[in-house]
Amino acid sequence: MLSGIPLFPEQASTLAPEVDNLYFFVTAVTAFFALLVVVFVVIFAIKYRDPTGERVGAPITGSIPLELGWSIIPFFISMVMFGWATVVFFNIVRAPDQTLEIYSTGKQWMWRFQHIEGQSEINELHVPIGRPVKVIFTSEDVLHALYIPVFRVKADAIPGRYSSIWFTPTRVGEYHLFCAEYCGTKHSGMIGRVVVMEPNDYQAWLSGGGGLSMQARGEQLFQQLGCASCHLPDGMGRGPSLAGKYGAQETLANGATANVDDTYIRESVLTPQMRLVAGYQPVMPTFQGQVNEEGLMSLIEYIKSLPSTGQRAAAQAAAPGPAAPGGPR
Ligand code: HEC
Ligand SMILES: [Cu+2]
Repeated sequence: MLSGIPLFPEQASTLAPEVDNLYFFVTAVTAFFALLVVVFVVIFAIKYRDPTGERVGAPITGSIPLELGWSIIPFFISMVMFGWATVVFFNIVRAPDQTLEIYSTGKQWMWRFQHIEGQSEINELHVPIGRPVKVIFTSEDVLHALYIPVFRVKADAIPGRYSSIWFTPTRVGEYHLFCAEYCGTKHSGMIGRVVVMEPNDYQAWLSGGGGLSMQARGEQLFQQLGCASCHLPDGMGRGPSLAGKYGAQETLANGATANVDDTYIRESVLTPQMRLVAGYQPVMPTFQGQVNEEGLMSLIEYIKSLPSTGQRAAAQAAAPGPAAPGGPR
């Protein structure tokens, strides 16, 4: 539909038509009223022109119906825009439950993408068609923004925080990927490409080299950094058991609660004293400087993979067979 208009990037995700339709609606409404005003200005200028300069206009005393009309009609039109935009906004920010997760870090001046299975790539992102993909990312230095125009997604990469974008590619091909936040002298060169592949090609690409999976690398770090010595799976160590913690609610020493998500785990490792878990001593050392962004992401991926003993038993009961992969060993 848009291929004839070079102003618009292709639509290559399920979100793209949603964003464009809203955009066209808002543009059409604004253009309609702008034209209406211009047309009447011209018509009245001609109709009521006064070459003598002596006519005096009738005094205007106001009209309740008119005032109500031009307040209420625009109100409803803007509520339609608001409601519609809210739906689109939620679709953009809320990823579906089952996504293919890919981690990424931005730094001056490149994007690095890390697939869970182990493959990593720089300024290139390979994704399968027809499957929701979630890219979770942060920045190692300054603000960046990950922007993929054909998918109509963009989000800031903020040092010390995780952002994410999600999309379901609908078209095989190669597309641009940009940094959309001025980040230094070579910002304009911080570009790359997204390669959307057929699922089989994607699987083949994934298995071509890559090394350890993020989970395995996270487990290695968990041992090397000594996390394992305090965080025993049975909870008998100096720190709480992390099994099944991901996604749970934690009660903190100050009485507040916190969701155990990516950011929470990241902060637990870098600034453990900031949010103490209720019932534990503040003995966890900071690992600032000992683990980089990718290491943190691997640790998170490992902790995510630890099912609680209860969940594990339930999973085994539901599907008899080998133990759930990635369980506490
Ligand atoms: C010296 C023992 C010790 C070591 C080593 C240690 N921790 Fe901890 N950890 C604790 C204690 C005690 C707590 C609870 C108090 C707190 O929040 O700091 C904790 C809390 C946590 C939490 C929050 C858990 C929850 O239930 O909310 C996470 C996540 C965590 N640690 C991860 C790690 C990781 C990853 C490492 C290794 C990089 C690590 N810890 C190393 C002792 C340790
Ligand atoms: Cu930039």
